[in-house]
Amino acid sequence: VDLLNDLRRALANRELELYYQPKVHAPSGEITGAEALMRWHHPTRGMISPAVFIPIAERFGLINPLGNWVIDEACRQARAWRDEGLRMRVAVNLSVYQLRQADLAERIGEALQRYNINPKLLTCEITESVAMEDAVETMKVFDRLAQVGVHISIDDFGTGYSSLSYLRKLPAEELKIDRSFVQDLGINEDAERVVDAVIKLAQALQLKVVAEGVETEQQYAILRALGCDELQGYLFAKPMSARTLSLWAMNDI
Ligand code: G
Ligand code: G
Ligand code: MN
Ligand code: NA
Repeated sequence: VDLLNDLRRALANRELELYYQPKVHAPSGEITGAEALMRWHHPTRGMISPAVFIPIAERFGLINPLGNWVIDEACRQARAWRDEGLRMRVAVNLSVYQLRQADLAERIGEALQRYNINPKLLTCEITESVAMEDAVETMKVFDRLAQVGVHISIDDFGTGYSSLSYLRKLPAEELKIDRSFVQDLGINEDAERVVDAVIKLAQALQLKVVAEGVETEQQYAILRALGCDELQGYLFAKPMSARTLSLWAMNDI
């Protein structure tokens, strides 16, 4: 495909950018951090969604170079924000192929050192389905990441098949409730009971719980009442460029 050849050149041509979507503290609405989300500015086709190009990158062996760039760029940006006086955590998404990269934890540690970032300020988001796959190997990778000191977030929670005994042993700090559950809040009573149960589970496991895809005031009110710690979604902000986020966050304070 054309897109594949274009993607091969995208990094060198500086066509990739990280957008950032704020995470906010549920009780106060204050920004606590941001999730980095890749954007591809294609020279002729315009903006291409990662939902389109990440599967291509994964299939054709390009995800590791892209993922390594994301790690470096997110750390560089975290440094820049700290230098501006913005205290924020930064989260990156890791693909299953990155977890299989033998030197992943080392690379992340090097990027943190390069920009002199406290490892606790970087969160690695790993989807529940990936985290539960190949439990023995995955646990080793999580342990290595934990040794580096980064935080681990179980992303899209509720869409995979978690073993609770395994989840309990994973060295994770955060659980993100999948947006499909959030969407049904206020519409479907089951959704509220499920989200309530997930929040209680997270609390029992001493995990911070984040809801993603919050779009309405009603969803916000329900999530706050249920004790969700942090929220992310279009109600607060869409993913935006790093510069726009600085302005947004400064205004917020
Ligand atoms: O923001 P958005 O609609 O564009 O993201 C679409 C999907 O692409 C989401 O599932 C998101 O997790 C994924 N994604 C975005 N950026 C990255 C990235 O840097 N690495 C990986 N592995 N996935 C990403
Ligand atoms: O899969 P992951 O959760 O990493 O990716 C986040 C995805 O969700 C991105 O595609 C991002 O653009 C999208 N997103 C973020 N907030 C909202 C929201 O409030 N509503 C919807 N529909 N999508 C959202
Ligand atoms: Mn994510
Ligand atoms: Na998610």
